This record gives sequence, structure tokens and C-alpha cells, in this order.
Amino acid sequence: MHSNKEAHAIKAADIVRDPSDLPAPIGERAPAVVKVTLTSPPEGPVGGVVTMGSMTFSPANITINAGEQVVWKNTSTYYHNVVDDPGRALSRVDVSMPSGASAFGSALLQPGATFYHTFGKPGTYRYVCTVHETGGMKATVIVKPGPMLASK
Ligand SMILES: [Cu+2]
Repeated sequence: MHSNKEAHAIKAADIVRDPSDLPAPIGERAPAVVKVTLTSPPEGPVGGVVTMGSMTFSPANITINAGEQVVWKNTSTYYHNVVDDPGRALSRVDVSMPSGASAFGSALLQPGATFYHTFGKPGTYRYVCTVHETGGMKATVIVKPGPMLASK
């Protein structure tokens, strides 16, 4: 084992090099063009955005087309969630969905967090934030049979 006295301390000056002192590149190199395609979040076009305030979803009623997704953004300083699941809502009557649709829900969303859900089946979806359900934090997504379905 080396003693601390003998160990060579690496200083910044040891690894700094003059850029013009670098070896020649290996092979032919030229600036590369890298194409990046920015897409909307997965699962389909965004039909609407709902912000979560201190105790509200805004807008409380939103209408989209089937196949589109809703984006929820927690713009408040509170934790919220988005729940359309009778098994998770405090009161089953606060949530609903068309028959054949699957229940959905987010985890607890911290301030600044975002949640997405794509709606396949037309109908009315009533959902809540279970944290503030008793405080009236409830809202509705109405899904119309959209052009995406009509064209199929
Ligand atoms: Cu909430």
C-alpha cells in the first residue's frame, strides 16, 4: 500500500490539454445531422388539458374525441390524484364510466406532476381526486365518437 506521502495527487493541470494538441481524428468525420422528431406523449393526440388547482379540476367539464388523451397538470402546491375507479373513490357514486370502459387512476401527483389518460370508449367519465373528494374535487370528461373512430 502506498502511503499518502508517496501517492501522486492528480491536479487539474494534469488533465487539462490544449485543444490544438489533440490527436487527429480517426477516419473521416464531419458534423452529423441528427434528426429528432418530437411527438405528443404516447397513446394518441391530446384532446384537452385539465389543470389541478388547490381544490379543483379546471375545466371541470371537458369534451374530447374518442382516441384522444387528456393531460392533467398539477399546477397547485398540493398533492392530487385523478381517479375514475369505483374501487378507489371514497364514494362509488362520485365516479362513473361507460359500460365496457376500464377504470383508471393516477398515483399521487406531486406539485408540477402530469398524468395522461387516453379515452377509447365514447361516453361520460366522472372522476375525482380522492384526496379532496369530500371537498368537492370532482370533474367530468365527455368523450364523443370522434373522427378517429368514424373513419374506421
Ligand atoms: Cu386533490
